[in-house]
Amino acid sequence: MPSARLLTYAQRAENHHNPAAKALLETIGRKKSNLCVSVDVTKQADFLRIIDVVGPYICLVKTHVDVIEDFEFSMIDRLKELSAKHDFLIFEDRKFADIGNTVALQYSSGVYKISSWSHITNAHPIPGPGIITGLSSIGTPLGRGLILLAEMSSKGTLASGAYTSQAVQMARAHRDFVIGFIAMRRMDGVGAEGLDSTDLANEDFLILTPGVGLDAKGDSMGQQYRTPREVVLESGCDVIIVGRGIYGKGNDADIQAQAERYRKEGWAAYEERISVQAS
Ligand code: S5P
Repeated sequence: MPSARLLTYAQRAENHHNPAAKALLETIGRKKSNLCVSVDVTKQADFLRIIDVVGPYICLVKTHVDVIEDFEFSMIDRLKELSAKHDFLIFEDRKFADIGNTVALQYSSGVYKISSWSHITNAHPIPGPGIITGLSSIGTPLGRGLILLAEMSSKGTLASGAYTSQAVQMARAHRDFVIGFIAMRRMDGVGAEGLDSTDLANEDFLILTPGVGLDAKGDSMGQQYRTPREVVLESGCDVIIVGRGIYGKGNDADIQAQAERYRKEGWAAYEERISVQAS
């Protein structure tokens, strides 16, 4: 099988067994959108309104449910309705980072019961493989997928070099549940020294990439932005994650226009990537 970078999203969907990864790739192909909008607002009403506006343009919505001040569980029912109405998946950006037993409780229980509604969640590899075992004990029976943070978009991140390689190695050992990475570039071949090349050829980790903006280079707290073209075409990433570049842009009409703008940019960069590879 050629590198995932050379394949269409639809072709890659056929090769995936994890239900969340398969559904995400199918959704991307169906909606012609590799855009994930991150809705980092603090009021339920704003959260749901923005998602309803951007819904037609996205494959995935990324949430930080713990920043909602007036949270009630009924908001999750509304979110699920919007997910069905607009055909997108849900990614709670929880960034788990504890021992397996603790993260299993944090994932399944408490106020948010994340595993009951979020198709995809993420974790820092810092605790070692036990974090995957813990989350998988909850998520695998529900058909969920896990993303490991192999790199970060922020200035001075410690997630680089050997740390990144070891994150990829941890993922390779749990390919049924770990479906990809938060990373700034493709992870093909990273940490793969001494591995069999036929096994690596079948590897297809999804690369979800934050730090995407068309109008700014960064913020005052270390965030760094690249364009969809840099991220998808030059670095070979699969999904662009955009927050303030979309929801921070004013009224609903502006937010809708920005969502369509990022969707188009992300999709054009993917189409160019595929055609460059094919020619
Ligand atoms: O390395 C990272 C990983 C993540 S998940 N850098 C990030 O910015 N994120 C998240 O992406 C971050 O928590 C925020 O929700 C989103 C980026 O938001 P923006 O407003 O800067 O686009």
